[in-house]
Amino acid sequence: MTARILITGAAGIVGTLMRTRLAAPDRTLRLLDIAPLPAAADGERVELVTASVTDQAAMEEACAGVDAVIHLGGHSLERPWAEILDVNINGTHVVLEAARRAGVSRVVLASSNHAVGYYERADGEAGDYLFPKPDTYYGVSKVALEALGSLYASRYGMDVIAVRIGSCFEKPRDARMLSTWLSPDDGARLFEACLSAPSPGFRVVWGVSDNARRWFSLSEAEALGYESADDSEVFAAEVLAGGEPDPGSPAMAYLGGAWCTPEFDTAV
Ligand code: 15L
Repeated sequence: MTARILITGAAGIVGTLMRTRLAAPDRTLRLLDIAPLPAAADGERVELVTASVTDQAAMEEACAGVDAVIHLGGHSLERPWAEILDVNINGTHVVLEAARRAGVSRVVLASSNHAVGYYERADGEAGDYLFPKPDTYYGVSKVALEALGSLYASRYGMDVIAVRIGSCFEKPRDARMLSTWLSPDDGARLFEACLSAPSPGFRVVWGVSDNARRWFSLSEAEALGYESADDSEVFAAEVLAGGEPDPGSPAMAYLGGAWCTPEFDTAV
């Protein structure tokens, strides 16, 4: 059991979903965000830190004494390049460097399907370690995050696992998410596997539930010990009340869905 874990971006959607699910009696979660975090509940073993992932000194302090870092911090949607560069790319470097300096040997990084969003669905199930094909600046930042993780694993012998998360929400929100959904409970199972797998070195795994309509491989995640227990199909009738989706629509044709359409072009 990993005793003390730093979670960056803990006030975000995934961070909030993981806060209760990664809690354990013999574990302390150090939750970090620039946004306000709900106060500790009675008996909840958490430490709350207000800091930016771009602040090297604050991140080193936050890494002191932890056994592992789960780095979820950063913009979770497309933004102008300068913001992506600062928060997502530089922020990931700051976090990895802080972990290294603090002697934290295991870091789990939140990557995304958008690192490979421009692959077409017609190419079949998306395998592990797909070569990058980002669909946005955000996707580029996740490619950079994976590259930085690889560098820190190779150069400093750290264990770094990048999770290409599909869509981690309470429930799938649209037809595409029936394929890309990572249930919150499966997300916690996957993070636990990433925290406990013996000497994984550098890995890139898909973060997805075993959905009947799944687009992404489970192989590398399962090799770490992950076992999905959920399937989005239980929500299919509700999600598809308006009918089955057009497989040729951009939302269904690319792994990254609508992120591959002109609406997501924020080039400035
Ligand atoms: C992501 O990486 C985003 O952070 C999230 O907001 C979702 O849009 C998700 O991907 C997705 O592709 O569904």
